[in-house]
Amino acid sequence: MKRKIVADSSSNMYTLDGVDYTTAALVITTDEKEYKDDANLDVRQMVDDLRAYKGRSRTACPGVGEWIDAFGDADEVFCSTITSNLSGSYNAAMTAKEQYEEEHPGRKVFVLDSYSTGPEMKLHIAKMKELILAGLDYETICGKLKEYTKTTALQFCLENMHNLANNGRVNAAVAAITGMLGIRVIGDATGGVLNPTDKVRGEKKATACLVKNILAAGYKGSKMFIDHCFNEKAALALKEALLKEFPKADIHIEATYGLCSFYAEEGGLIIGYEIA
Ligand code: X90
Repeated sequence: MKRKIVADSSSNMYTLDGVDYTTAALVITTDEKEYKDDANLDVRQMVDDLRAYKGRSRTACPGVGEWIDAFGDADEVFCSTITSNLSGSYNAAMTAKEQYEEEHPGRKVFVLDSYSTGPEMKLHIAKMKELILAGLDYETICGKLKEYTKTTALQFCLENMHNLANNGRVNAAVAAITGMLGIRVIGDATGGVLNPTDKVRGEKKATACLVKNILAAGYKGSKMFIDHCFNEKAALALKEALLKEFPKADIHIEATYGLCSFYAEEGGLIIGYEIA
């Protein structure tokens, strides 16, 4: 029996060892160019292009066909999508599931709405892998995944929210605060949307605020992914600060890929962590 994990590319992860894994690509477009969020994307180039570009830009989620292609010929598929409250990715995956299951009786697709993105999806995907490798049956895996999502959370810290505001994903007044001298907007993914909670000036205050929020949410040193958009310095500062609280904390610093780099923008941090 073939089992496969499929995520949309907002997972910031194009490959995964030890299990069959693939991504369904989101696409970023300007009036001049199209950037497909897959392993061929030069994220540095895209971010530089976008900084110089003055026109309109937007994103599109993978369509039903792309999800079905990604399922391949697997008997059981476990999907992770960006929050259904900000993207059509989840709905497309659900339609793909219906078609796939109808065309191939006996095959099953489970679609997990992350109500989040990037690094929090990485946690969900790591759990999928763990449960698959443990050899558990489909229903048990689905149940455990739904439980697991209650024990993960997200924080973001953004220096720029133009692309989020221009694409209607965040309140324009909140977005206008960024872009002012050194101001960062910090928040979480409550309700599966961007929920801004703090605005701070400078990296030191940003780090302190993130630590405060992450501890308040219940982080105790377990698994965390800090995905940054060309801001390893801030990611390291956050990791250092958290290691002072939890010397053995399991913290991984990685990069945002296409979709998350477009919306988090240069300097942005997205943090996914376990709270239990
Ligand atoms: O379908 C599409 O075109 C994709 C739209 C995605 C819109 C929002 C992406 C946000 C990515 C920003 C910081 C993390 C916030 C997480 C809130 C759930 C990154």
